[in-house]
Amino acid sequence: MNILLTGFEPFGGDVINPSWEVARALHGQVIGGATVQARCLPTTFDGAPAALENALAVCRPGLVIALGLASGRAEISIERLAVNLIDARIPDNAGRRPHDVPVREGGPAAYFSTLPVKAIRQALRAAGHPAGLSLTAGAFVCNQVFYELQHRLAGRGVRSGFIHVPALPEQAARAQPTVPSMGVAAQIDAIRLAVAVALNAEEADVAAAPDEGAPTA
Ligand code: PCA
Repeated sequence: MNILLTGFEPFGGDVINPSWEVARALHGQVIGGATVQARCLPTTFDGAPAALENALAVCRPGLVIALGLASGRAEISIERLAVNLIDARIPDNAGRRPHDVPVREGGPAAYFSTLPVKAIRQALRAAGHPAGLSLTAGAFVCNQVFYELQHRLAGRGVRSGFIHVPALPEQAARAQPTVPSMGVAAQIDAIRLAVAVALNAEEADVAAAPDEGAPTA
Protein backbone atom coordinates (compact mmCIF):
# COMPACT_ATOMS: atom_id res chain seq x y z
CA MET A 1 0.00 0.00 0.00
CA ASN A 2 1.08 3.58 -0.66
CA ILE A 3 0.74 6.50 1.69
CA LEU A 4 0.59 9.85 -0.07
CA LEU A 5 2.23 12.66 1.87
CA THR A 6 2.11 16.06 0.20
CA GLY A 7 3.94 19.26 1.09
CA PHE A 8 4.00 22.70 -0.52
CA GLU A 9 6.68 24.72 -2.21
CA PRO A 10 7.78 27.91 -0.39
CA PHE A 11 5.35 30.83 -0.71
CA GLY A 12 4.93 34.43 0.33
CA GLY A 13 8.52 35.24 -0.67
CA ASP A 14 10.06 32.62 1.65
CA VAL A 15 12.81 30.22 0.55
CA ILE A 16 11.80 27.08 2.45
CA ASN A 17 8.58 25.34 3.45
CA PRO A 18 8.82 22.83 6.33
CA SER A 19 5.80 20.91 4.99
CA TRP A 20 7.85 19.81 1.97
CA GLU A 21 11.01 19.26 4.04
CA VAL A 22 9.04 16.84 6.23
CA ALA A 23 7.30 15.05 3.36
CA ARG A 24 10.48 14.53 1.37
CA ALA A 25 12.39 13.31 4.44
CA LEU A 26 9.78 10.57 4.83
CA HIS A 27 9.65 9.67 1.11
CA GLY A 28 10.34 5.97 0.60
CA GLN A 29 10.07 5.10 4.30
CA VAL A 30 7.97 2.08 5.18
CA ILE A 31 5.52 2.76 7.99
CA GLY A 32 3.23 -0.01 9.19
CA GLY A 33 4.01 -2.02 6.05
CA ALA A 34 3.04 0.84 3.70
CA THR A 35 5.40 3.01 1.65
CA VAL A 36 5.42 6.80 1.83
CA GLN A 37 5.19 8.61 -1.50
CA ALA A 38 5.99 12.30 -1.11
CA ARG A 39 4.84 14.94 -3.59
CA CYS A 40 5.44 18.69 -3.62
CA LEU A 41 2.42 20.78 -4.61
CA PRO A 42 2.70 24.26 -6.13
CA THR A 43 1.36 27.01 -3.89
CA THR A 44 -1.00 28.24 -6.57
CA PHE A 45 -4.79 28.06 -6.73
CA ASP A 46 -4.62 26.96 -10.37
CA GLY A 47 -1.83 24.42 -10.04
CA ALA A 48 -2.36 22.69 -6.70
CA PRO A 49 -5.63 20.80 -7.46
CA ALA A 50 -4.23 19.34 -10.71
CA ALA A 51 -0.99 18.30 -8.98
CA LEU A 52 -3.01 16.67 -6.22
CA GLU A 53 -5.20 14.83 -8.73
CA ASN A 54 -2.12 13.57 -10.54
CA ALA A 55 -0.52 12.39 -7.29
CA LEU A 56 -3.70 10.51 -6.34
CA ALA A 57 -3.91 8.88 -9.78
CA VAL A 58 -0.27 7.80 -9.82
CA CYS A 59 0.09 6.70 -6.18
CA ARG A 60 -3.37 5.16 -5.65
CA PRO A 61 -2.83 5.66 -1.92
CA GLY A 62 -4.60 3.92 0.93
CA LEU A 63 -3.96 6.93 3.20
CA VAL A 64 -3.38 10.59 2.36
CA ILE A 65 -2.03 13.29 4.65
CA ALA A 66 -1.51 16.72 3.14
CA LEU A 67 0.88 19.01 4.99
CA GLY A 68 1.23 22.78 4.97
CA LEU A 69 2.98 25.53 6.89
CA ALA A 70 0.95 27.66 9.31
CA SER A 71 3.40 30.33 10.39
CA GLY A 72 2.42 31.72 13.79
CA ARG A 73 1.04 28.46 15.15
CA ALA A 74 3.05 26.92 17.97
CA GLU A 75 1.90 23.31 17.63
CA ILE A 76 1.31 20.59 15.08
CA SER A 77 -2.25 21.49 14.02
CA ILE A 78 -4.47 18.58 13.05
CA GLU A 79 -7.17 20.12 10.88
CA ARG A 80 -10.76 18.93 11.29
CA LEU A 81 -12.65 20.86 8.61
CA ALA A 82 -12.08 21.86 5.00
CA VAL A 83 -14.38 24.73 3.99
CA ASN A 84 -15.74 25.62 0.56
CA LEU A 85 -14.22 29.09 0.60
CA ILE A 86 -11.22 30.83 -0.89
CA ASP A 87 -10.34 34.26 0.47
CA ALA A 88 -6.64 34.87 -0.02
CA ARG A 89 -4.84 37.15 2.43
CA ILE A 90 -1.70 37.22 0.27
CA PRO A 91 -1.10 36.46 -3.44
CA ASP A 92 -0.32 32.86 -4.36
CA ASN A 93 2.91 32.01 -6.22
CA ALA A 94 1.25 32.95 -9.52
CA GLY A 95 0.23 36.36 -8.16
CA ARG A 96 -3.46 35.46 -7.84
CA ARG A 97 -5.41 36.65 -4.82
CA PRO A 98 -9.05 35.53 -5.15
CA HIS A 99 -11.62 36.75 -2.67
CA ASP A 100 -14.82 35.12 -1.46
CA VAL A 101 -15.15 32.40 -4.07
CA PRO A 102 -15.97 28.73 -3.47
CA VAL A 103 -13.38 25.98 -3.92
CA ARG A 104 -16.10 24.08 -5.79
CA GLU A 105 -19.21 25.80 -7.09
CA GLY A 106 -22.23 24.04 -5.57
CA GLY A 107 -20.10 21.84 -3.29
CA PRO A 108 -20.97 21.21 0.36
CA ALA A 109 -20.00 24.00 2.78
CA ALA A 110 -17.43 21.74 4.43
CA TYR A 111 -15.90 18.30 4.63
CA PHE A 112 -14.58 16.63 7.77
CA SER A 113 -11.13 15.12 7.99
CA THR A 114 -11.43 11.33 7.93
CA LEU A 115 -8.24 10.93 9.96
CA PRO A 116 -8.45 9.76 13.58
CA VAL A 117 -7.69 13.32 14.66
CA LYS A 118 -7.99 12.83 18.42
CA ALA A 119 -5.94 9.64 18.44
CA ILE A 120 -3.23 11.50 16.49
CA ARG A 121 -3.27 14.41 18.95
CA GLN A 122 -3.05 12.04 21.90
CA ALA A 123 -0.18 10.04 20.41
CA LEU A 124 1.78 13.16 19.48
CA ARG A 125 1.38 14.69 22.93
CA ALA A 126 2.33 11.41 24.60
CA ALA A 127 5.50 11.38 22.48
CA GLY A 128 6.37 14.92 23.61
CA HIS A 129 5.23 16.89 20.58
CA PRO A 130 2.99 19.93 21.05
CA ALA A 131 -0.14 19.10 19.04
CA GLY A 132 -3.72 20.28 18.87
CA LEU A 133 -6.89 20.14 16.81
CA SER A 134 -7.81 23.06 14.57
CA LEU A 135 -11.19 24.02 13.13
CA THR A 136 -9.82 26.00 10.24
CA ALA A 137 -7.06 25.46 7.73
CA GLY A 138 -7.56 29.08 6.64
CA ALA A 139 -8.94 30.19 3.28
CA PHE A 140 -5.74 30.00 1.20
CA VAL A 141 -4.20 27.19 -0.89
CA CYS A 142 -3.91 24.71 2.01
CA ASN A 143 -7.63 24.78 2.66
CA GLN A 144 -8.29 24.52 -1.08
CA VAL A 145 -6.14 21.38 -1.32
CA PHE A 146 -7.73 19.94 1.83
CA TYR A 147 -11.22 20.54 0.38
CA GLU A 148 -10.29 19.05 -3.01
CA LEU A 149 -8.75 16.03 -1.28
CA GLN A 150 -11.82 15.33 0.84
CA HIS A 151 -14.10 15.92 -2.16
CA ARG A 152 -12.21 13.50 -4.38
CA LEU A 153 -11.95 10.77 -1.75
CA ALA A 154 -15.45 11.15 -0.25
CA GLY A 155 -17.02 7.73 0.12
CA ARG A 156 -13.94 5.92 -1.20
CA GLY A 157 -12.91 4.42 2.15
CA VAL A 158 -9.48 6.09 2.01
CA ARG A 159 -8.56 8.06 5.11
CA SER A 160 -7.39 11.56 4.35
CA GLY A 161 -6.81 14.87 6.02
CA PHE A 162 -4.58 17.85 6.55
CA ILE A 163 -1.96 18.77 9.13
CA HIS A 164 -0.39 22.21 9.48
CA VAL A 165 3.14 22.42 10.85
CA PRO A 166 4.78 25.41 12.57
CA ALA A 167 7.59 27.50 11.12
CA LEU A 168 11.17 26.27 11.30
CA PRO A 169 13.57 28.00 13.75
CA GLU A 170 15.42 29.59 10.80
CA GLN A 171 12.13 31.11 9.59
CA ALA A 172 11.31 32.32 13.09
CA ALA A 173 14.74 33.96 13.26
CA ARG A 174 13.95 35.93 10.08
CA ALA A 175 10.35 36.83 10.97
CA GLN A 176 9.61 40.35 12.15
CA PRO A 177 8.12 40.02 14.74
CA THR A 178 9.27 36.48 15.40
CA VAL A 179 6.92 33.48 15.45
CA PRO A 180 6.82 30.16 17.35
CA SER A 181 8.90 27.41 15.74
CA MET A 182 9.69 23.69 15.79
CA GLY A 183 12.83 22.02 14.47
CA VAL A 184 12.59 19.91 11.35
CA ALA A 185 13.66 16.69 13.13
CA ALA A 186 10.81 17.02 15.63
CA GLN A 187 8.37 17.78 12.81
CA ILE A 188 9.49 14.67 10.91
CA ASP A 189 9.10 12.50 14.03
CA ALA A 190 5.65 13.93 14.69
CA ILE A 191 4.39 13.36 11.16
CA ARG A 192 5.84 9.83 11.03
CA LEU A 193 3.89 9.10 14.21
CA ALA A 194 0.72 10.72 12.81
CA VAL A 195 0.96 8.43 9.77
CA ALA A 196 1.41 5.35 11.98
CA VAL A 197 -1.61 6.27 14.10
CA ALA A 198 -3.73 7.04 11.03
CA LEU A 199 -2.92 3.59 9.66
CA ASN A 200 -3.65 1.76 12.87
CA ALA A 201 -6.44 3.57 14.71
CA GLU A 202 -9.64 1.55 14.74
CA GLU A 203 -11.97 4.42 13.92
CA ALA A 204 -11.68 7.83 12.38
CA ASP A 205 -13.48 10.32 14.63
CA VAL A 206 -15.51 12.18 12.03
CA ALA A 207 -17.96 14.46 13.82
CA ALA A 208 -17.39 12.30 16.87
CA ALA A 209 -18.11 13.04 20.50
CA PRO A 210 -17.43 16.57 21.72
CA ASP A 211 -13.78 17.36 22.28
CA GLU A 212 -12.91 16.96 25.98
CA GLY A 213 -10.53 19.86 25.61
CA ALA A 214 -13.13 22.22 24.13
CA PRO A 215 -14.93 24.97 26.06
CA THR A 216 -18.44 23.90 27.08
CA ALA A 217 -20.15 27.33 27.13
N1 PCA B 1 0.72 27.03 3.72
C1 PCA B 1 -0.26 27.84 3.04
C2 PCA B 1 -0.23 27.41 1.61
C3 PCA B 1 1.00 26.58 1.46
C4 PCA B 1 1.46 26.33 2.83
O1 PCA B 1 2.39 25.58 3.16
C5 PCA B 1 -1.64 27.75 3.69
O2 PCA B 1 -1.73 27.52 4.91
O3 PCA B 1 -2.64 27.91 2.99
